[in-house]
Amino acid sequence: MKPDLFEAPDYYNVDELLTEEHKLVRDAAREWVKREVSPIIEEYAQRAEFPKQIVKGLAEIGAFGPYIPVEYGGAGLDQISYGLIMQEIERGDSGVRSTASVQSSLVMYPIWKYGNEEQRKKYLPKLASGEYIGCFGLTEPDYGSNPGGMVTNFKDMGDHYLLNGAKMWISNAPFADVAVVWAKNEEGRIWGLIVERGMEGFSTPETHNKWSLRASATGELIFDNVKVPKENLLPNKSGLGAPLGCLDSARYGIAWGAIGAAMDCYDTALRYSKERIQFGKPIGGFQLQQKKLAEMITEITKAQLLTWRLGVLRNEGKATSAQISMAKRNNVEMALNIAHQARQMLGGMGITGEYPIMRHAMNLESVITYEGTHDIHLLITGFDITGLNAFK
Ligand code: TGC
Ligand code: FAD
Repeated sequence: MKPDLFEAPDYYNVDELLTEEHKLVRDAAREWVKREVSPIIEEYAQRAEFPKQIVKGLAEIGAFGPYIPVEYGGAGLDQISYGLIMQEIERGDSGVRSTASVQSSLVMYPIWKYGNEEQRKKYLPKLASGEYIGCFGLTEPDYGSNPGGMVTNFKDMGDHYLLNGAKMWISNAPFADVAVVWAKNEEGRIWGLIVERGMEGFSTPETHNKWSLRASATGELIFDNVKVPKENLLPNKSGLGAPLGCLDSARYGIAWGAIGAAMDCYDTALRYSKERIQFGKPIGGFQLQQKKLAEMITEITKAQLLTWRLGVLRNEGKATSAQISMAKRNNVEMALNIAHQARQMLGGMGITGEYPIMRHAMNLESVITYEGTHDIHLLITGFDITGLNAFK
C-alpha cells in the first residue's frame, strides 16, 4: 500500500467550531492511525484478520469508552470528541472503527447505563483498557431489522438463568471475552445479560468468506443451556428500548466515522487526479473529473456540518433517535457514493490494494446495512415526520 499522505479536507473551516480539546483528541487519533493502522491494514484486510496488536493503542487514544466517566476507566470526553475519534479511526478502516464502536457504545454503554455499580466496577475498567474485548448480540438468523421478534430466551432456574438461542452477524464475537446478549424472559420481556467466554454451552464460531469488513472479525453466538449467574443480568432497563438506546450511541459514532472513510477516498482521488497524466495533462484538469471532486467535497462538507450540529445536540442531551438515524443514513450513503466515484477516478488502480478506496467501498457495504439498514432509517425518518408507522 502507498504511504499514508492523508490531508483532511475542511472546506468550510469546521475546525473553527471545535475546541482545543477536540482538536487535540482528533489529532492524536489521526497520528495514531497514520502510524499504527495505515501501514498494516491492507495486509490484514486481505488476510481477513483483525489486527489484535492495535487494541492497546485504541485504548490509549480513548477509543474505548470516550464518553464513559473517568472513574470507570473511560476518557470522560464529550460527544464531539467521541465523534472525531470515530471519524479518524474509520478514515483508517471501518472494521477497526467497528471494534471501537461495539466496545464503547454496545458493550460499555449498556453496562454503564443499565448495569449496577458492581457490574460497572467489574467490567468497565477492563473494557476501557482493552484487557477485555466485548461484543453485542441482538441480531438473530430470523430477526435482523425486526429484533423485537427475537427467540433467544432465558429461564429463571432459582440460583441462575438458563440461556438458549443463537445470534448471528456479531462483530468481535470470535475473540470477545464478554458478550452483552439480549434475550426474552419467560414473560417475553427483553433483558440484557453479560455472558462470559468459558461459560459451558457458549460458543462463538467465526463467519468466513466476507467481502466486506475483512479486518473485523464477525461470528455467531450460540447458547446451548448456558448457566448465567443471576448477577449478570443488567437490572436497570428492559424492553426493546434498551438495546435500541445503545444503537443510538453507536449510530451517532458511525455518522462521524463515515465522514472519515469519505475523506480518505476524496483525498486519495484528489491527489491521484493531479498526478495521473492522460492525453497530455493531469486527469484533474478534465471537467468530468472535477465534477466528481466538486460533488465529493460538497457532500463531505454538508455531512461535517450535520454531524457537528448533532454533536452539539447530543452534548445538550437534546438529540432525538430520529435525528441520529438521519445522520447515520445520510453520511453512510454519502461515503459509499464517494467511494464509488473515487474508485472510478483511479481507473484500474482503483481496484487494487495499493490505494485504500476499494477497501473503504467494500467496508461501507456493511456499514450501510448494520446498525439499521438504509431503508430502515428512511422509515424511521418517515415515521418521525408523518407520525405514520410504515414498518408493519
Ligand atoms: P418500536 O415499537 O418502535 O420500539 C420499541 C421500544 O423501543 C423504543 N425505541 C427506542 N429507544 C431508544 N432508541 C431508539 N433508537 C429507539 N427506537 C425505538 C420505543 O420507544 C419503544 O419503547 P417502549 O417503551 O414504548 O416499549 O419497535 P419496533 O419493533 O417497531 O422496531 C422499530 C425499528 C424497526 C426502528 C427497530 O427495531 C430498529 O431500529 N431496527 C433495526 C435493527 C438494528 O439496527 N439492528 C442493529 C443490530 S446491532 C449492529 O448492527 C451492530 S454493528 C456494530 C459494528 O460492527 O459497528
Ligand atoms: P433483513 O432484516 O432481513 O433485511 C433485508 C432487507 O429487507 C433489507 O434491505 C431491509 O432494509 C429490508 N427490510 C426489512 N424490513 C423492512 C421493512 N419493514 N420495510 C422495508 N424494507 C424492509 N448485529 C448485532 O446484533 N451485533 C453486531 O455486532 C452486528 N455486527 C454486524 C457486522 C456485520 C459485518 C454485518 C453485515 C451485520 C452485523 N449485525 C450485527 C447485523 C445487522 O445489524 C443486520 O444485518 C441488520 O440489522 C439487517 O438485518 P438482516 O441482515 O437480517 O436483514
